[in-house]
Amino acid sequence: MTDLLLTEPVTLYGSNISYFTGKMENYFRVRGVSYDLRSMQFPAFKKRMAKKVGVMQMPAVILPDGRWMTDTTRMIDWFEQRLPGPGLMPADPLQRFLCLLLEDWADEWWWRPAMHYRWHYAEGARFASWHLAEELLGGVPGPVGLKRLYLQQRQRAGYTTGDGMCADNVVAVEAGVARLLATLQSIFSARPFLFGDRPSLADIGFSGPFFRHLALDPVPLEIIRQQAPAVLEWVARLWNTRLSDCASVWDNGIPEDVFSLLDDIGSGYLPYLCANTEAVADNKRRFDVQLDGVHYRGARCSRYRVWCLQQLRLHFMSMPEAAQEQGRTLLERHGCWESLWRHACLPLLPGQEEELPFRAHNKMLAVHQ
Ligand SMILES: N[C@@H](CCC(=O)N[C@@H](CS)C(=O)NCC(=O)O)C(=O)O
Repeated sequence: MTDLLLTEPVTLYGSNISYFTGKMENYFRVRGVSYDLRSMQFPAFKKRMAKKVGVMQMPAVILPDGRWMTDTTRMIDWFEQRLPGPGLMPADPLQRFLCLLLEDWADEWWWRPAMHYRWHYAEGARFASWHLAEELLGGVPGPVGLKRLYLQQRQRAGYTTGDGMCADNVVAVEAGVARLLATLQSIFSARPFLFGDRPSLADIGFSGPFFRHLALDPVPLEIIRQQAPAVLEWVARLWNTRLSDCASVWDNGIPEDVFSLLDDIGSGYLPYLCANTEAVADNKRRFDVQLDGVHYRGARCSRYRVWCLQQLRLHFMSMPEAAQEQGRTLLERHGCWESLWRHACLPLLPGQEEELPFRAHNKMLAVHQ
C-alpha cells in the first residue's frame, strides 16, 4: 500500500469527553498525525454526518482531500496500512491477534461500565451533562437545565439502565472494573505498555474506556487514584508518547499477566457476543443474559457486534497455521475458544460494514432502534 502523505492536519469531529473521540486522539498523537479537534454542533452536524457516512456517531474524521470517515477500529486499520514506519501492530501473529482481541474488548465491553460510572453517579452526571450541553447543544435554543436533563435521560436510556444495568448488578459490574484495574495495575507496574516498552493497538484500544471516562469522571478517577495509580500513569504516558521516539520493540511472546485479561474475555465478553448473536438472529431488540455471575436484563441487541465477532474470527484465521495452533491452545486454556466459534453461522446482513471506514451500516448500539 502506498504511504500516506499528510501535508495538512486531518479534521477530527467529536467531543473532548467522548470515549471513541479520545481513542482516536490517542491514536493520532502516538502516531504523530496532526489533527484539528472540532466539536460537533447539533442538530446540524447530525444530518451532515449521516449523509456523508450513513450514521451519526462520534468521532468523524475528514481527510485533507475531503473524504469523511467513521468507526475508530476501521479508521485506525486504514491509517496503519498507509502510514510509514513500524506502527502499532506487532509482527508476531499471535501478539497481533491478541492486540485486536483486546482492542475489540476495550471498545465493546468496557463501554457499559464506563457509561455507568458517568451517568449513574450524580457527580459524574452533573459534570458530563453540563459539559455536553454547552459543547454540543450550545446552538440549540432552550434553557441549559433542560438540555442537561435530556442528555442524562438519553444516555441512561441508551447505554446504562436501558442496556442491562440495574440496581441489582451495580456492585458486580463495579467489581469487574476493580478486577480490571488490579490486573492493569500489576501490568503497568512491570512495564510501560501492555506488550512491552512500545505502545500497541491494545493500548490505543484501552485509551477508549480510560482517557475520557474512567480516568476523567470524578467517581472512577478517585478509585483509580487510590487503587491503581500505575494505570493513571499509563494513561498520561500513552498520551505523551510518540511512536517515532520509541526505539524498542515489543517483548517476545505473550506476557503471563495478560492471561488474566483473557480469562475475563472468556467468561464475560465472548459469551456476551454469543448471546447477542442469538438475539440478533431471533430479531430481538433486547435480551437477558447472565455472565460471570452478573445478570443483565434488557441488554440492547447490536448488529455491529455480530460483525465484531466475525472480524475476530477472520483475524484468527488469517494467522499462519503454527500460530493458529498456539493460539487455539492459549484460547482454550483461558475459556475463549468455544464461544469464539459457537455459532457457525452469523446473522450478518449482506455486505454488512464492508464499506467502512467510509460508510457504516450500523451504529455500535442504535439508541433509537
Ligand atoms: N464503533 C464506533 C463506535 C462509536 C460510538 O459509538 N461513539 C459514541 C460516542 S463516544 C456515539 O457517538 N454514539 C452514538 C450515539 O450516542 O447516538 C467507533 O469505533 O468509532
